[in-house]
Amino acid sequence: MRRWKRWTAFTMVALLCMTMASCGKKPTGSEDMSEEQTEESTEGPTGENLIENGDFSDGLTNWMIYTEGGTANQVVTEDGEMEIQVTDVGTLDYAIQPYYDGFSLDQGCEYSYSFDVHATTERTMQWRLQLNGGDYHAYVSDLITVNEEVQHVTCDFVMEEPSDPAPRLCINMGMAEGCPEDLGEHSVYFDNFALYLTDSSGRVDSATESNAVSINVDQVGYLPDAEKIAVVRAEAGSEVGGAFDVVNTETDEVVFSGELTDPKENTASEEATAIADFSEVTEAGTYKIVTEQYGESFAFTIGDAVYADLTDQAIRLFYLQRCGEAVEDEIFAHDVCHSEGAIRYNSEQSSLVDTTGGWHDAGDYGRYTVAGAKAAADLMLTYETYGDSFGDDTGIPESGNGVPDLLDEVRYELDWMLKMQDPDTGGVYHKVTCENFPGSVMPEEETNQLILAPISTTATADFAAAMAMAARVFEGTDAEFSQTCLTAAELAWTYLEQTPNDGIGFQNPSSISTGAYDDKEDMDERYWALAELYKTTKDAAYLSLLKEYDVNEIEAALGWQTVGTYGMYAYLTSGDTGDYYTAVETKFFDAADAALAKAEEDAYGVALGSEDYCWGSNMSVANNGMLFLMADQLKPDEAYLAAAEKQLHYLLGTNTNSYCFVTGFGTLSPQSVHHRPSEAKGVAMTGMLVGGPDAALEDPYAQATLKDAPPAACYVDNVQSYSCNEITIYWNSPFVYLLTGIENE
Ligand code: 9MR
Ligand code: ZN
Repeated sequence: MRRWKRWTAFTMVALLCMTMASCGKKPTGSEDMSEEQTEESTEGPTGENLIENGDFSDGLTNWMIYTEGGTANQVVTEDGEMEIQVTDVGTLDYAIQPYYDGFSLDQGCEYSYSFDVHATTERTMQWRLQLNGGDYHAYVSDLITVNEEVQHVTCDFVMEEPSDPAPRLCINMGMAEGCPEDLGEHSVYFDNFALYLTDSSGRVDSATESNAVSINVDQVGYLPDAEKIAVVRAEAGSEVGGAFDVVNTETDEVVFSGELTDPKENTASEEATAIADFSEVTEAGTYKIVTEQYGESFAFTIGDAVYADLTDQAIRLFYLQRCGEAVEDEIFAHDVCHSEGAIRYNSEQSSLVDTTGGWHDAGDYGRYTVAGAKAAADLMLTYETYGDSFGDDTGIPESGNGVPDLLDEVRYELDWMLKMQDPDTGGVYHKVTCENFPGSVMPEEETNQLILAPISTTATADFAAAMAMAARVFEGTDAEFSQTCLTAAELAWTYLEQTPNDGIGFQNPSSISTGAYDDKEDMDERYWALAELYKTTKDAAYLSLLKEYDVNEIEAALGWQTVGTYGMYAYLTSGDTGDYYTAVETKFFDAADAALAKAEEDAYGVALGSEDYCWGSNMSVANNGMLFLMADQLKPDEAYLAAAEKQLHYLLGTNTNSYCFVTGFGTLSPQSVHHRPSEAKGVAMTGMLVGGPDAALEDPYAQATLKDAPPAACYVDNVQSYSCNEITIYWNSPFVYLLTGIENE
């Protein structure tokens, strides 16, 4: 902070704008400003400044900068001002955007916003208090002209839109309207950001009421012979008990009555719980659980086909995520996208690379090899294990071609992955994306240059594993393609043999801000590649390389970052026997049994401890379901099957959030999903598993709304919460495996 200047700006210009929109409508330039103010009249409002460290007395704490095509440095000067040293304004108005998150704006309240600014050059820029997600529209903003004189910008406004617990304060310092084309290097200085709540008498109580209920069930339903458990909860420390009824919602008839059992304090959700076991109800129908003390559950169905539509939609998601071809759908149809050639990052080779095809990764349109390999592998494993249940008539372009549609869908990804391999070295590019994430647009509207990020050993090893798997899976339907996949896998392995782990792994080049899928450890990926290569080829050379690894050093998981369990499963199903088999088997079942113990410990039956609610925790749940089914494949055991089912029930509503985490299914399901096509169309695409609770609160919205929530309850259905409410292909893929497994077992 430049204390001596606090309320004595050389020129004080006040913008008095009493509605949100009007600040933004003010013409540029001080000559148009409504009123000159004197020092006396700018007594700051009292109360708490909602902008912490708005005077930079604590350096750049809370202050960040976003760049997209522009170049700038953000520093605090000796005078205590934030200096933005601009070297290139770029082409977009937000090409350079210093910002601050961590305040809220409440509907109906009046605020006074102000800051001081001066610059070494006269230029325009736009300050904004905006929605931090979706279309990023401004609640209040203005285009201002700055120059060497210190200007005190103020704006009084009323928040007229619904309350926003996590807006963003930012300044668009890129090529703003009115900026001269030849704006050279310059600096802009900011100080004394202040936001005061000046009148709360008009506050509109828009606190979102919770839709959660106290009796949670699988909102999609149960197979007739399945174990059926509802979880009843109350405040921590209370005793949960009493009677419950199962009521047929069509006839209102009580079909079953029971007593709540197993009262306990549930750690991860920090609540008291008990169990309503209604497994005895097997007759097809729609029901709800009713109690006197805890209200009612959402409705659910019992029947043979309860998961059929869900499975179809969860698989169709992959079709709707297709990149590079026109997709047909009543709502989410899109044109050919991302079909221009990609440049290679930092490469002397200037020719463009064809990278068309594959699935968009997630809510963004990037295509990432490690993520794609996991998703493709899950679907191929689903096919290898439960292949008979897949038809050729699901309405994708390849339907009717004599090949099960699930394989056609995987092939769409594999064809793209093959393009990601450098034919000369066998190394595989880590990803192909633009420099930054786009706005809430349909995919064909993201038209910036595609860039192939550097080759990585994790991408190359995951690629080798998935291609070796594909060589096996496609052998029966397309021998030539199978051979192509095997050749690609072996070439990738050659690259890996010549490229030891560098201990750093892939890191985003500084100009690229899309997903990193960073991973320093590639031993588990190499292990998986070798296991699949051996399982497919039965080549003793791969087996002996595999056996050089002490399996106890391989981390077990079915994630995108840790893939050891895929390798163990491939090896355990390869036909080899002996001591090494025993060691791998022990390691595999240790992991499965550790997960089983967690599932048995948790009231909701989910195999997560308090420490496991991380970004994409729903993937961990689906992965654990898959792990239990794999364990049952290797050593049939009812306990694994029951635990697998519980993972599914958790995802479909038996959880502390009362959410069925799949869009379009159940009574309470995510609506405001961080998924660009859904945002662009204003409706959530159906059949997507969202990320779920993330106790690390990894986005500003989650930080603003979930700071006191127990780990399992760190979930919010809001488009701004990308760490809770995004979707990905590799979250849907283990979910497809789990669903298919439950339907088939
Ligand atoms: O799923 C990924 C999660 O495990 C990481 O913690 C997170 C941050 O690195 O990234 C997630 O992956 C995102 C990817 O980087 C870009 N596309 C969207 C993915 C889901 O949020
Ligand atoms: Zn695309």
